[in-house]
Amino acid sequence: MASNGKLNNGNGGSCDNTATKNGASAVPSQSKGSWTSFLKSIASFNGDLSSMTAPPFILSTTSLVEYSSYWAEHPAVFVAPASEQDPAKRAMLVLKWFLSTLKQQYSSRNEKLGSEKKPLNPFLGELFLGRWEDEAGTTQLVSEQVSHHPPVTGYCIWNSKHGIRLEGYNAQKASFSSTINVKQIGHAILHIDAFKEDYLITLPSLHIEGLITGSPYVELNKTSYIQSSTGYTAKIDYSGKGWLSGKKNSFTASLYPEGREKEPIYAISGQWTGSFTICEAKTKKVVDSFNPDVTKTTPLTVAPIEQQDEMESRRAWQKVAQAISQGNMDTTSYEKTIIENQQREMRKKEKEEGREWERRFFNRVETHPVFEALSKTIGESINDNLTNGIWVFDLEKARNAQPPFRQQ
Ligand code: HC3
Repeated sequence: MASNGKLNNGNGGSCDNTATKNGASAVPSQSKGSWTSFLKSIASFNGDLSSMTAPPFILSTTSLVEYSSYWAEHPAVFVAPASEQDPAKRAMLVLKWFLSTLKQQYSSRNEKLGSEKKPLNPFLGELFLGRWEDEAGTTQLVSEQVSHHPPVTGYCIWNSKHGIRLEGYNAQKASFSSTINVKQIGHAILHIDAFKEDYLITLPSLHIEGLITGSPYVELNKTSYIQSSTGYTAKIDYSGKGWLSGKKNSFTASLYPEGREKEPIYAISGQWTGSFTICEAKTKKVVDSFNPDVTKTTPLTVAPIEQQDEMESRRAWQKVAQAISQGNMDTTSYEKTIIENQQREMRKKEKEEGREWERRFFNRVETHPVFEALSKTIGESINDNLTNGIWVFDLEKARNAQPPFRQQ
């Protein structure tokens, strides 16, 4: 959207257009009117993505609480740093794993469904539980909606055999300037038991491309970091249509000893949707690579819907998802209203009883020593006012967690 509040379609048109000079519209003919109204409405929306009302054809049947699984769809790449003895190489393997997740995180839905759809907005306490079983052993996932206003998702992914654990939480803050721009609030921390080390991972900003033609997709921008407790910093610079390659989804990344950006040890550049090679910065020698077409993802195993708890995402949203798939908007909003009303009732009861919804796997804490120790170098702040607190995974709660997960 240009500064005048109009969506930028590159040919000076306003948001009344759903086709550009360059691209045909992907909006079904019967939805053109609602897409145009949607484009107009986003010019003035309040930054809360969950409150955005989108036309039926762009609605996803998947809840945002499921997105945490994108962090470990290649479990072997996720656990690899735990077996590396050299701290610099270990930091490089963490960077490699992080870069390998980007395609899954930000373009897999687009590749599968033809565009980025609007996810279901998780309710407080919604859970997504699963595991990956493959040559890396068992890698487990717990994802929980720890806040509804604002929407915040907490997650923990761990592999006990390799002694590696990722935990984090995130929220999004959106704004408008030419298009939807999203700042991710929150962070992830990777912990490796054998070396007692931590990596603070910041989350990239993104924006939505392809709105005018009705086929939205994500482009990453700005910079994100990985700061290790062993004194290495990884810096990743994102650019759509990169200044080096002219290709979309471009990035450059380097790993350097903390505070010595001009003395990189490893350098990487490429497209986060494609393959990339990792070079020793001094010698330019290729030391490692990643190719998403060769490194297949491991499917996440989730309990069959009928065996899931009612707080588990796919079971809870089953009827809504069915109605969306059938294009039945009356049933979609009827079923959504049932969930919303249940939630309202629960909040009312909690208020009357002077208690707060108890998160099943996470706790709200006052301070986060690991974040505090690692964040200064990379200039990251905790922004707990935008995430309804600081959230940490509670192993004890996880050990004792038994369905039913719903509180009375
Ligand atoms: C902005 C986004 C919701 C948030 C998604 C996040 C940031 C969630 C955490 C994951 O780890 C990474 C991730 C990937 C994609 C992000 C989504 C892209 C689009 C979606 C908007 C709410 C939808 C906008 C609606 C429309 C119709 C323009 O697609």
